[in-house]
Amino acid sequence: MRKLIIALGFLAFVTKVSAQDHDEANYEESKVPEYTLPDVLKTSSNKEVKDKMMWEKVRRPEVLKLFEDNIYGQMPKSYDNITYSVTNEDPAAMNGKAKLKEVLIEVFNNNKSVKINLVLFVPNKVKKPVPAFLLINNRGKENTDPTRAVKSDFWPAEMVIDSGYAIAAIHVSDLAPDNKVTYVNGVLQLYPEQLTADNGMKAIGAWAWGASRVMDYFETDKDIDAKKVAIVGHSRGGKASLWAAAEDQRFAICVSNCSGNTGAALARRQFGERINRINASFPHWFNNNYKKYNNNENALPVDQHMLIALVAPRPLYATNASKDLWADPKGTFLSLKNAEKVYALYGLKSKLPATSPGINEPIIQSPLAYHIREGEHNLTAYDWNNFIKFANYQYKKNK
Ligand code: GTR
Repeated sequence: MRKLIIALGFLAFVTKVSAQDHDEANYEESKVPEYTLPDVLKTSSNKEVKDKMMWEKVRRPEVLKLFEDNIYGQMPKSYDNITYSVTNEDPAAMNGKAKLKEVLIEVFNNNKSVKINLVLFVPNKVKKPVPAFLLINNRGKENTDPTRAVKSDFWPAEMVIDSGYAIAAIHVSDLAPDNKVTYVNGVLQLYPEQLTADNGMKAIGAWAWGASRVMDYFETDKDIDAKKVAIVGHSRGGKASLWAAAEDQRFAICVSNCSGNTGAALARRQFGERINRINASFPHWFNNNYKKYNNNENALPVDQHMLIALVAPRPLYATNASKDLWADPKGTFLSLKNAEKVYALYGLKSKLPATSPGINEPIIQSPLAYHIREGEHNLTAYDWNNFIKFANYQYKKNK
C-alpha cells in the first residue's frame, strides 16, 4: 500500500512537472516576440543566391553544415560493411494482397555492428518496382506489426498497400534508444568519436542515419523503386524524417507530421515548446552546441525554414493538429512559407496560401504541402490518406 502511495505521488509529481512545462509555454500570438529570420538566400559572405547553381554549390552546403554544427550533429556516411538478410518472408500476407519481407540490415564499423530490423510489405498486384513509404517509428513496435494481428492507424499498412505503394518501417530503438543514458547503445558505438565532439551526432541523427541505411537496402531490392521513396516521421520521428531528407537526397519525398520544435516549426517565435525545454527534457536528441541556444533563439545562425529549404526541390509535406499548440502550427506554416523562395529557384511554385488554411483543409497539390488536422497530437489515417494523395500527385506529375 505504502509503495502504491509513493508511486502515485511520484506519478502526480511527474504529471505536474510536465503540465507545468506546457503551462509555462507561451500560447498567445500577442506575446510572440518580433524576430528576423536568417536569410536562406544570403551566403555567409553576404552574397545573394540568385540561382539554383549557386544554391547547390555554395549556400546549400553552408546551411547543411550550420545544422550539423549547431543542432543535429555530424552525419557519418561511411562504414566498413553492410549486410542484408531476409529473416522472414510471406508471399501471401494480408490475405494475399502483399508480400511481407522482414529484413535484417546489419552495419559494421569500428569492430561493432548495429542491427536494423526492417518490416516491409510490397503490394502483389502492382507492377514492380513500386514506390514506397518508410516510417521512422518512435512509438511501440506493435504499431508496425508484421503479423497484422495488431493494426494501427499510426502505420495503416493495408491502406497504403491498397493504394499501390510498398510500406516499410524501422524502429528508433534499433538505432539509438530514446533515453538520455542508453541512447549511446546503437549507431554511436560505430562512431565513438561522435560522443566527444560538440557537434557530434546524437539520437535524432542516429535515427536519420538508420533511414539512410534502409535506402542503401532499397537500392538492392528489385521490388522497390528506390527513386520514389517517401520518408515519414511523426513528432520526434518527424524531426528525424526532415533531417534524413536534408542529409540524404535519395529520399524523393519528405513527410514531417506534427514535428514542432526543432522539426518544421520556427524557433524564433518561441511559441509552445522552446529550445530550452526540449534540451532539458531530451538532452540526448541534439548535439552539445545546441544547448547554447537555450533561451537564446535569436543567436542561432539558422531557423527551421532553412531545414525545409534543404529538402528542395523535392516535395515536402508538413502537418499539425488543431489541439497541438505545443508544436506551434502557425510557426510550422510560416516555416514552409519562408522556404518557398528556394523552391522557386527550381521554378517550382508553392500553392500554399498567404496564411494557414483552415482545419481539415489540406493543400496537397503543391511542392510544399500542409494541413492542420482536427484533433490531438498524433499520426492518423487522415494524415496518411493525404500523404498518399500527395505522392500520387507528385509522381504522376513527374512521370
Ligand atoms: C514531446 C516533445 C515534442 C515531441 C513529442 C513527441 O514530449 O516535447 O518535441 O517530440 O514529445 O515525440 O511525441
